[in-house]
Amino acid sequence: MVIVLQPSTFDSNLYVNPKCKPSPVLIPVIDLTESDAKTQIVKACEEFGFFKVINHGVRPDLLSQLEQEAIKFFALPHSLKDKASPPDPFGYGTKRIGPNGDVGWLEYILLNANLCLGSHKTTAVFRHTPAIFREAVEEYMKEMKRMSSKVLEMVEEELKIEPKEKLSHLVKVKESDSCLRMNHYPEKEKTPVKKEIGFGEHTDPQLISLLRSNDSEGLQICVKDGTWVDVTPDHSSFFVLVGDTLQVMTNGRFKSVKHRVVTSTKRSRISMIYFAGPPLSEKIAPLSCLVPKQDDCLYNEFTWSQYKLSAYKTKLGDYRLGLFEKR
Ligand code: GA4
Repeated sequence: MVIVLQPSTFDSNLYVNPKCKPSPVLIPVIDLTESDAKTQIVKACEEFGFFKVINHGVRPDLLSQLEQEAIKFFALPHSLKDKASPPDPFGYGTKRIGPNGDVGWLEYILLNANLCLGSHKTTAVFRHTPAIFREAVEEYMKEMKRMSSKVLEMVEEELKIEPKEKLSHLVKVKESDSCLRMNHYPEKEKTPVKKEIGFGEHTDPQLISLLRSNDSEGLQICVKDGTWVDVTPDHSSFFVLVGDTLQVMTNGRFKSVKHRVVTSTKRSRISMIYFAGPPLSEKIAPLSCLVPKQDDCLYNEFTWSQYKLSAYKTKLGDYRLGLFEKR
């Protein structure tokens, strides 16, 4: 099943491209090697909960290799891919997203960042693919761990967060509950191509997400005034998204960004998103160094495991933080 969007729900006049003028929304592009990167990151997290990263240090050949291997996986016959299905939550999935009736125009693989902790479905993903696929996934996950810690370290420095590494250690430790999603939005056969929902609007529950895609468009983010804007794809860069957990820890100073994917191109879209999450037992609450007065805390404390459990009871587009807000 697919959901057809009415043209009025799309605002295709707003095209996000920092190099293309006039452009009403400028997505920050942050060079991680620049000295003021940390200041720019914090500004972007406050304004959009979203930014693009260049000079990230991930080998371009690792990116293309992983993409090629993912394409080969998705090209396998359904009879083989189905051995890793349905995702529980890890494994191979098609159209269904999560356990509560959401659907999208895609197929995907969801993997635990600690591959050895994945379910037997994870093993099934790699059963009919060359060893090089699993090796590329492992190396990519290490790189994503490094990049997510680096971005959070920069946030810590800029916001003078105490105790040191309060945020970054959450995604660095081996108990971190992070995962990797590889999405394949198949190309459209019919012309004219209709805009359909590839992946419905939602925010990510974790701390931050790192997204990379091929050069097919489709990603949109929702900006402060509620407008949806297209994000110009860039296969060599990463997009960073603030998740619900970072919104809570910054007491709402950073907002988790609502995003979605619409499929409108003839070309298939491949995207990879690393969701950097804290350990399951970690207590999540606004950081006291950012909220000196307890009365100003907007959220009640919860563990990441509690938040995940409650997220899996929601529909994709639900506002999940509502349950944990102080009234
Ligand atoms: C959204 C972000 C990640 O893709 C994800 C998704 C997860 C899933 O696909 O299993 C969820 C969704 C996501 C949030 C609400 C629940 C759980 C589908 C869904 C309806 C892997 C995640 O961590 O949360």
